[in-house]
Amino acid sequence: MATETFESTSPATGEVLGTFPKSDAADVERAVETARAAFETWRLVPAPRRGEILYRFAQILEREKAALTDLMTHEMGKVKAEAGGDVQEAIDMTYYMAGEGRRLWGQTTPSELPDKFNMSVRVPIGVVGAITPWNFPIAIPSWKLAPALICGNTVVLKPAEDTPLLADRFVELFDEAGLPAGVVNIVHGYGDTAGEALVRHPDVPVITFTGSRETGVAVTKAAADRLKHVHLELGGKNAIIVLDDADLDLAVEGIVWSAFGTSGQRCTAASRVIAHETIYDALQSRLVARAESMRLGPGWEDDTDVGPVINRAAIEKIHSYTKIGQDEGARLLTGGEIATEGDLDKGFFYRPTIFGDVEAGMRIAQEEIFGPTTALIKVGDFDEAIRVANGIRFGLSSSIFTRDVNKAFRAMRDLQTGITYINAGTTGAEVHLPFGGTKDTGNGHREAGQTALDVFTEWKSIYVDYSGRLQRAQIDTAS
Ligand code: UN1
Repeated sequence: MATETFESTSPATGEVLGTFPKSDAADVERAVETARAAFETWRLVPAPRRGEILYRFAQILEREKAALTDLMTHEMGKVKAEAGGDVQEAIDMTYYMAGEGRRLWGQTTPSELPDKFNMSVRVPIGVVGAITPWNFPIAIPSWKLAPALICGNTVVLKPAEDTPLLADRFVELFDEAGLPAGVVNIVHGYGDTAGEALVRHPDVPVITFTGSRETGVAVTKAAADRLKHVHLELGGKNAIIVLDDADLDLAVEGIVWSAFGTSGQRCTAASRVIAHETIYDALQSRLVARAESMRLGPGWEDDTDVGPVINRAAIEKIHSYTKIGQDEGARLLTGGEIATEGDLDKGFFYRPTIFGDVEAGMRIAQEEIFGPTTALIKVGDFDEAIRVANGIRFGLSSSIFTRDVNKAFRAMRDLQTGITYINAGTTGAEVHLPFGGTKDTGNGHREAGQTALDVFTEWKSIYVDYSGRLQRAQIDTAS
């Protein structure tokens, strides 16, 4: 049993919210053993019955929405409306996956031989190791657990060390929904202990991880010896393109929401704005005015626009990029500092930050900052905009503001991202569509939507011969 502990503190005030075990390899061992034993019965529960438990869980989440939302504003820091959206995303995902209990479709297809029946079915894989981030502390665990469970797997969840209390509350609610004991298990603590033990455990054949690119590479390497299934959802450096015919008011709304919502701490945040030269100045001045009017404060206060960032390391990293941008020759238009007025000095508040005159190759235009910082890049035409948008190692989300339907369709075809928005910002994914990205954003998988089922099942092809004689495929076919 872990003897060491760590504290969860509010990023807005430093208040201690709880103490949690730093789970070690022995704790992970116990959790995996429990999940492995539970798998033998859970996989045999009919999927529609599993779905009924998920329906009840979704109803309980609805009942608990206000409490979880309030807790999230304290433990993670995002503002109330967004915290409510986070919980709602989990409710939506759970209902959606509950419905899968009566689908989980496979295929039937004719046999090449007479009196023979062919079909393929999805089968659960076993114990899923789910490693989740702090930025969507309820939504992302639900994206992983709801599909894993409906498919018949059991789970060991290792939530981020910044949001353990929310993860505990989330997991506790499964009991009330009637989920059998041992189907969902939780371990706490850090990546190099609990996380690594989970990723390396021989009885955990599936790892689903959302987090940084660097950790994603480490997870892949650690899982390689056992040829595990690894699902990764990693970084982004998402761009909004604003063309000369765009509705500028709408574009400003979309950019502000995507760049500064969740204090820029979304994988889908708009950290680049690629603007046509004819509207660049107008867009820049409106964005700066909007950024300067935003009120920083604790997420639970009604008039807060921008909450804190998650912790000290995050604010230091974000601030270091302000220095990097200035050293590279970009123009700091607004922000670029830690806010300390009033009670803000008790937490980690960073002013909405906009750089102008950014060159596409600068580090502030290439590297994920994960904070309320965005970079304005001027371009001469549509083709250059697409080139700049794609000139990046990541490929999660992208957006274009234009009224030209031809350009919109070309952008839909040519933007190299897993998600593209037309006349909306880069955030706002809905649970029933695939979520994930190209290039270094992942390894080709998608979560959410029907595609999530592929992460948590194996396909089995079944041939039923009712001819009563030996029929040899590829050999007896021609006769
Ligand atoms: C994330 O930042 O990892 O589309 C998830 C969005 C949210 C999910 C973001 N629905 O921004």
